[in-house]
Amino acid sequence: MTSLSPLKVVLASRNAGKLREFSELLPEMHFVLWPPHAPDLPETGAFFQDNALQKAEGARAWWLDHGGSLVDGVLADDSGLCVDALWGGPGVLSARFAADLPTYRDRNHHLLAMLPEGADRAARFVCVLAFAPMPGRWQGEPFIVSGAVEGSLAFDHRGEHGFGYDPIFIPDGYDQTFGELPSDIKHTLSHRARACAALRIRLLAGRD
Ligand code: ITT
Repeated sequence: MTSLSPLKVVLASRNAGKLREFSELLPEMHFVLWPPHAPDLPETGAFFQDNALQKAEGARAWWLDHGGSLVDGVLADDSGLCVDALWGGPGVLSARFAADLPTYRDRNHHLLAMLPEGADRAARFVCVLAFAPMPGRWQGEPFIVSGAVEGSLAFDHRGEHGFGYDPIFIPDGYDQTFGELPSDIKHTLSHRARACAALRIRLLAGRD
């Protein structure tokens, strides 16, 4: 089996930036969006892995009771930016960091201002994906795959591509931020692209 088509998967996320990236990174998958009337999915774990599994399993349980259509599984993403000088933060709390500020531009400036002058600017984006198969449609237990990209923090918010922390993250080997680089470059090296590549391999192996 060389294709994931026509795998039908519920994408357990309300993050519009992630949704756009998944449809570009896994174009052969048919994604069913998490319905507006469905509950928010708790993410109370201490690690990306815990939260990705919690979201995938929570969404699968809800879908089994309330979902309208037959799907092969549920996919959830827990991800974030880990900054060495902030002891790995905001990390698993990336979505909640400075959430009282109105825009990501404000939140990015706030994060950059937390770094002392001369601080180590090393950082990485991490993405953990959890896939929960639907009973009767796909065999096996829920599993996780992950990806990361190393880089450093810019000195200012730069560029309008991408979402979230992209305008302050410079991947190693580049001078531009993910906010300045076009999405096709981000998709060759990002944390989510790497996790999606691992997911594809794992799903193809399970299809034989
Ligand atoms: P869902 O749980 O509904 O998927 P969320 O935004 O709450 O959406 P997370 O808990 O995984 O998702 O938080 C991840 C945060 O990390 C996200 O809100 C962004 O701020 C940031 N992030 C993750 N991947 C990113 C990327 O590729 N580019 C920029 N920021 C990213």
